[in-house]
Amino acid sequence: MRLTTISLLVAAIPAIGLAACSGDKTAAGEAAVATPVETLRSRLLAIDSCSGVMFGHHDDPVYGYTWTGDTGRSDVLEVVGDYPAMMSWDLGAIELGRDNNLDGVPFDRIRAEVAAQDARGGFNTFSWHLYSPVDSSDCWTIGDSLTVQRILTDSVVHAAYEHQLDRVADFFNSLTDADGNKIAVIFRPWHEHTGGWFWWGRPYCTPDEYRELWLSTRRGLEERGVDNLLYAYSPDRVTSEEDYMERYPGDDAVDIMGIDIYQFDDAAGTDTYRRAAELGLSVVCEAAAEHGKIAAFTETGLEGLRMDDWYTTVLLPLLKAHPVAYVVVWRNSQQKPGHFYAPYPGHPSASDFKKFYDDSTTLFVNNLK
Ligand code: BMA
Repeated sequence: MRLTTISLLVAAIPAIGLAACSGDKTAAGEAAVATPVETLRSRLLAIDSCSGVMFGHHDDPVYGYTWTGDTGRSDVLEVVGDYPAMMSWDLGAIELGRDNNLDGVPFDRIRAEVAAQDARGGFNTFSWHLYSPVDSSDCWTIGDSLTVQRILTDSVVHAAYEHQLDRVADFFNSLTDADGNKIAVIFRPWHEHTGGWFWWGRPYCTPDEYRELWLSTRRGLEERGVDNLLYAYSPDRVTSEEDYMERYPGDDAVDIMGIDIYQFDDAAGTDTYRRAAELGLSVVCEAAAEHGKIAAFTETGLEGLRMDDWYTTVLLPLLKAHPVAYVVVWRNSQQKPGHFYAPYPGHPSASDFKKFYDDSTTLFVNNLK
């Protein structure tokens, strides 16, 4: 039913929009000759130009509110009968040579799930909560407020960072499908840099240092043969387009313009969140149109979902007003009680999430087939 609705909705827009909105992968036309990353870009651009928004969930198929490590499960799947269109992952701890990421997810499992999602016709995006190349402290510990500067100028720290990039590059280069072709994914490094909670945040480096950090990361990965990434820029909440662009690394270094904005304070925080998201998403959509980029709501959510109708009364209207290519909500953690963002079977907002799923605006993986 929804596919028909989506097809009708996009019937009036150019053929490429019709292709992605109706989920016809082959109708991306040039897919037969394009590289994986070019195909990824054209599919995302097509979705961005239609009124549908793909739903994404962090760590969706590897653990849920009451389970961990099972295969073939997903809280989202168990509530609506469909997987998210976008799977979100984190690389944190790969730079230390560990087998599991900072939240305990084995990288081998992530690799397999990326391939499974790709085979379904879905998408994958990666953030990187990396440990410091100065002293291996985690990204929230601001032990050294000059870490970014040291990565750029101190030869010992720079070498340590280069070693971190080796491991990241090995991982991205290892993402292949059943035919051995590389799988293209989104990489969203150095996120939420307008805040002060990560050591790469605004208080701890200049705009030029931030840009140079970004450029050297992209250059470093490319030098290591990583050619399967689209790079997403994702500040936390901003006050204006100028603010959003303050540390923008440049059109040659960014493919997706996104923003991370969460709702805090349960229902009492709704108005504040709506205002911040209205502003942030307007800025993102305008900037993406000006710069010819894909627009995305790279992270959002209400921790603990203590509003039974948050998805249809708060998030959905924002997505209808600002139809970005995709929206990602964060993980359903068991390690941190109450730290979940998608409903699970039996949660009071499960029926509301089903309505969100049934709405013609939202795209899940079956809509991409
Ligand atoms: C944060 C929290 C952390 C987690 C990190 C990376 O927002 O969920 O517990 O380690 O993301 O996934």
